[in-house]
Amino acid sequence: MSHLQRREKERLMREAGRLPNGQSLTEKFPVLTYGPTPKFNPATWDLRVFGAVKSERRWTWAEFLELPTQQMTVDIHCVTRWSKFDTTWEGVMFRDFLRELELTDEARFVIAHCDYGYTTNLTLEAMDDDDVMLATKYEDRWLHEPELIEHGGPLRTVVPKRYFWKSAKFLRALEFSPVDKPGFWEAGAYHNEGDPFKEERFNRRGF
Ligand SMILES: Nc1nc2c(c(=O)[nH]1)N[C@H]1C(S)=C(S)[C@@H](COP(=O)(O)O)O[C@H]1N2
Ligand SMILES: [Mo]
Repeated sequence: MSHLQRREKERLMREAGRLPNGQSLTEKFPVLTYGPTPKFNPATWDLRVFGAVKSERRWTWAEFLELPTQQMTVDIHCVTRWSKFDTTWEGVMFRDFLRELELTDEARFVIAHCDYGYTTNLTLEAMDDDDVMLATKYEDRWLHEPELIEHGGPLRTVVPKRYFWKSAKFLRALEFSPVDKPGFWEAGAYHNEGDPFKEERFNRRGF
């Protein structure tokens, strides 16, 4: 795509309400990870759910693959100012996953815990949306394949209505919490909500 073609597509996407202010279009798929990429071992990998649930749960990789999956095509927006349109993901819709659980009345926030300690927080309301996914595949290929693993294999959240730092790669646990727990970036300079269409990039400490 030439420079002019990109400018034209950006203009059209902005008019269509799909390109937030301060973003430009990328056709690449940049990798942004703080720290190393964990090794995936299907024999020892698990996903845990803990906190404000009636009983804590654990899925092995084989058990997780039994859950019903869907595909979705969404736009993603990184706070470092790139947006990528029409990315296709496959996995378990978070809403379907919630049906596997019994939350207590206190559950208000969802904290995603990843390998090597990365965390990110959202309200249960933001997570309980029809486009939030626990994704195992990108463009029909497993995220744990060597070419894709840096993008979060074997499992990541995809939260299209938030900046992409809220989409937790190498996901290993979901904590349901009565109180908010600012994550890795949110505890620093990044905004707690991170809505790209409101340009919620930084918090007060970040100015
Ligand atoms: N576990 C983990 N998840 C993470 C990150 C990280 O460093 N570790 N970086 C976040 C940031 S800042 C972005 S922009 C996206 C990048 O996803 P990508 O590498 O697939 O583009 O992942 C998010 N999820
Ligand atoms: Mo990011």
